[in-house]
This record gives sequence, structure tokens and C-alpha cells, in this order.
Amino acid sequence: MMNHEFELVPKISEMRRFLLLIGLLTYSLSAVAQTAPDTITYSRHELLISMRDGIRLNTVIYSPAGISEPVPLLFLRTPYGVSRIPSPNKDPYISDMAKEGYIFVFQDIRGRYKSEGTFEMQRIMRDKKDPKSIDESTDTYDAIEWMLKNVPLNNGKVGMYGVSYDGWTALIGTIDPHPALKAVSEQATPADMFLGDDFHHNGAFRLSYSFEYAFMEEFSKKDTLFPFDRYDTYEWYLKLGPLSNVNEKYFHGSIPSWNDFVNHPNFDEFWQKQSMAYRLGKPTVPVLHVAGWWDQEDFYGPQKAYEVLEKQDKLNKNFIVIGPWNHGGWSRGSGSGLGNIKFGSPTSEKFRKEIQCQFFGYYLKGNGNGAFPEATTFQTGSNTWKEYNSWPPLNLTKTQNLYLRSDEKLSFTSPQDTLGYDQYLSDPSHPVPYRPRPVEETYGPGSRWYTWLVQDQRFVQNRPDVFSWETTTLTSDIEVTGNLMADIFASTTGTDADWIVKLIDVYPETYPDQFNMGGYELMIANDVFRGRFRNGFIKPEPVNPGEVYEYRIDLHAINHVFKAGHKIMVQIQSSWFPIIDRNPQKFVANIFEARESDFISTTQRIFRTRQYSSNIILPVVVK
Ligand code: PG9
Repeated sequence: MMNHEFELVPKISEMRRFLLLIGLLTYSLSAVAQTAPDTITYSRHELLISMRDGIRLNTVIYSPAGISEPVPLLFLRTPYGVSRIPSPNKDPYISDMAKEGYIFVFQDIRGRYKSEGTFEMQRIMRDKKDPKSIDESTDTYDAIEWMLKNVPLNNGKVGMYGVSYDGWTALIGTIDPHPALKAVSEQATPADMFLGDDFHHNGAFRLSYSFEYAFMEEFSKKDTLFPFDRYDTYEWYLKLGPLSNVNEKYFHGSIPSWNDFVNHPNFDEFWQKQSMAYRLGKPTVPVLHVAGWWDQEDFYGPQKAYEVLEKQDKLNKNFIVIGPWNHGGWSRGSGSGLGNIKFGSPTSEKFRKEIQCQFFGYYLKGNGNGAFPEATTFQTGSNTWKEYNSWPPLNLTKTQNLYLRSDEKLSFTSPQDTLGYDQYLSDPSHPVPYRPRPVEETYGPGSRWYTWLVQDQRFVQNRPDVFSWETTTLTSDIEVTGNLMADIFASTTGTDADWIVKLIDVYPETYPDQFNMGGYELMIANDVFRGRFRNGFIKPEPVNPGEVYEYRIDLHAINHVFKAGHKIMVQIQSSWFPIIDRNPQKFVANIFEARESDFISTTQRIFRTRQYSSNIILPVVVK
């Protein structure tokens, strides 16, 4: 998602040139390709194809040379520019499939790069009563219709795939799908931009990501980095002050998504209609969902999309894979590690060769028996692949509660005290950084954004506004598989507050297996909750100063073994900056309109008594 080169669209008669080229390559290279399938050559052609409303979308077609039998089409639609995509056999993401022979088609979506029309962030679904209406689903349909008729030697079957926005467009293709669409692998699609993906988590605004991404996509037709005047964006966002300064000083109303953020601070119809829960019905084509445990952008999305479709998956068309990856990590590299964390085997290679290839091979070419596991997940900590016939697995785990106790202890035994809390001061003028400073521009040069979720959490442990509780050294392995929840009892002296909860695997201080992991504090689960939404995301409510409230915070799924010799830690804090905007801590109706004077320091208390027994609810595998 960086700046990409601009290529000129050829002007001569597109179809004639395209057909001529395909014809020549088909006949001249067939002998070579048949004897050495590893060396299939792909020819590239780029052209504009018309949608039902006359808008033309820029499309690149890579056709395998030397094939005599028809092959399926694999289709990817992207806002990030098709010119960035290498030839299929040079792109590690799809090179294994390229060896097997597919026609690869890449398309710039409306209004991006060389496509005509207007870009709309996650375009809303069309009004079907209006025959002229269009959306990403009709564009997908029209493009497939065109391909079937015009791309030589296609076998009439289409697969779609892609990571993140490209995964989102793939999944949108399953809505009123073209009958030729036979399989889709959405990978890291966002599913709900208010509850869990790029733009908000539980209603807390993902400031740095949303600001930079909205500018990147909407400043021009090509990805453009925001021109920060300094390297450490932590400093820049702090100096920015209240969010109203964004339009006043920088965007001047010109970035549509930013205006949407400002105008929709709650989970209103705008966000509800964007969500996959609203858009998707029952599975229309087989879907393979793919997620990464440490996906810094869309971890929630693929699991939510899987969950929504699974409810109506009578024909067993819905599958999920979760591996030890960051955003899109399965599509590149070997996947043997992430940051300092080692996985003991090339997990991304395995995904591409043994899962992605087989999935499309079965549904598009009829290879194999199609007996895919319902859920395939990589268990971190033990570094082993697991297969389950449901996700999360049923009847495998028992709920155990890990309680916050006095003296910074964490224990499976509940507190019996009648009084007890830990407290810290939360000062919006000194927010806790979410990753070590300098916080480089998200997609800027030298950015450590990509691995921040596996960053050693010792970097904040001694801050007075981050509170930690820790178990004693574990004497046996604890295997946790499924959905976690934090159940936190807390009060604030303000009228609104953010609660950030992290579940951490603490490595032994001396760790000869990998010396630089000694004492490492690895985040296994985390999320933020904005207090104003404790009674629902549609209507925010102030909190009463000093009153103790129960906050149930979804920490999502994990599949992790806390090994004997390690400890488990929980950290709680009230800012995570600048990935999450600063909560003024004084309730205002719309935080995008808060004034400087609304930002106040508050004292936060986390309770750990018999009545208010803050804890983490863990699904622990029964041995
Ligand atoms: N996480 C990115 C994104 C997807 C959809 C909407 C907004 C952002 C991406 O990597 O494409």
C-alpha cells in the first residue's frame, strides 16, 4: 500500500491485441510447458473493461502460455493498483498456484488508479429496486461475465481471493454471485469497522490508522502518504490536540472517510450497514476465511465473517484457517517467525502450498477429495497445527477465571476481600504509547507497525499509568483454545474512560533456547473498550464519577499454550496512543468535537474484591 508506478493504458484495439497475443503464446510455447510445468510462462495484458453503467475498470490478465486444456480464472480486485502486482510465478503469494496453471486477473476497483468512476470506501450495498444501481458486487459480476466471454481457454470457473481490502472485495463478490464464481478465499477482510477492525475497536477510534489510511486512499487516485513534518507521529498527534483540528488545519473537509468518522461517532445505521453481519446471508459459494493471530489491522474481520456465514452453513461451504501471522503474513515469506517469535516451521509456505492451493484446486479444477477440516489453526506456544470440526471447538474446554489479586498477583483462586483496588492516574497529555517511540508513520519508511503486536510489553511496564498483575511461575502447561473475555470492575473520577486489557505470556528470565527471549512479555490477546458504550454501542452514556461498573471486554479467540516455566500477566491501562485517540475522560456527545478544555486527568481504580472480582475468563482445554 505504498506509492506505485503509474502505467499508461494501451490505446490500440484492446481485444484484438489481447487475442493475438494469447493465440501466439498458446501455440508457440505449448511443447515446452507440457514437459516442464514448473516453468509455465505467463503473458500480461492490460485493458479497460466496461461495467453495466458504462464505467470502465482497468484490468490486467495473466494467461498461461502453452496450455491446450481450459483452466480456471483466479480474480483479485484491489484499490491499491494492479501495477504493483508481479507476474504470478514471481509472486510468492500465488506462485504455487501459478505452477498448476490458472488465468490470473487483477482489477483496479472504481475510482482507483487507472479505473474510471468514483472510489467509495467500502461502498455500501446498492438499492436493488433501482435497476441502474451498482456496487462492488455488480462490478464483480460484470467483470466475471466479461471474462467468461472474452478470455480464451477459461474453463468457466472463477475463484476470488485477496488480503484485507482485496479480501473484502472477494467476499463482497459472494453477494448475489455470478454463477461461475465457485470458490472464494477472503483473507483478513474487515467485517465491522465500528466494533473490531481498522477504524474502531469497541467504539474507540483508531486514530493514527484511520487518519493515515483515509488520506492515503482519498487524497488522490493513487496511494499517497500523509506528509508528516516529523518522524515520531506520537508527538505529531499529541500536538494536533482535539480531533476537530484535523479538518480545521489539514483536511478542510476534503477526505470523505474522515467526514464520515466525524459525523458517525456511534454505531448508527452508517456503520451497521457496512458490517458483514448486515451484508452477508447464507454462504452462496465455498469460502475459506484466513486470519492471523497478530494481525494489526483485521484480526476480528475474518473470524466474524466466518461466524456470520457459519450460522447458515447447511452445505458445509464455510472454512477457517488461523495462523501465527501479522496482516497478510501468510501471503509472503516463509512464516517461520514474526519479530522475535519463532514458530519452528514455515507456516506461510504451508498455508500457500497445502491449504490455498488445495482449496482452489478442488473447487476450480476438481483435484483431491475436498475433505477440508472445518477449522485449521496454528497453536502458538506449542507451535503445532491443529484441526477442529468447529471454531471455536466445542466440548474441549472448561471455563476458568484468572483473577486480579492484591500485590500485583494473578490467580485462579478468587479474592475474598471486601476492600481492594489498584489505581493509577490517567493523564491525556501524557498518553501511553501503543508501541515504542518513535512511532513511525504507519506505512512510512522504517515503520515497525507490522510487528507491534508481538512487541515486548516491558517497554511500558514501569509506567505509573500501566498496571500489571502476574501469576507465579506455571508448573504445568495451560492450553487455552477459544474465545476470551475480560470481566473488569472499574471506576474513574471522570465521566468517560478507556479500558485497555492485555493478556501476556511472560517468558522465563533465562531462556537458553533463544537468549533474546529471556523475560519477554508477549501479548497473546488484547483490546480496548470505551466506557461510554458499556450499555450498547448505539447510544453512548456518561459514567458516574466514582461508581464501580462492570466492563465485559471481548478479547477474541486465541489458541495458545502458556508453557510450564512461563508466567501469565494481565496489564490494564487507559490510553494507547496514537493508535487509539485520547478519550477526553470528560463525557462529550461527540469526541470529534471535544475542546482542549474537555481533556482532564482522572484517577482510575480497578477492583479485586469478592464482590468486584475483576478477572479474565479463559477457555482452558481439559486434559
Ligand atoms: N487494512 C486495510 C483496509 C481494508 C479495508 C478498509 C480499510 C483498510 C488493508 O490492508 O487493505
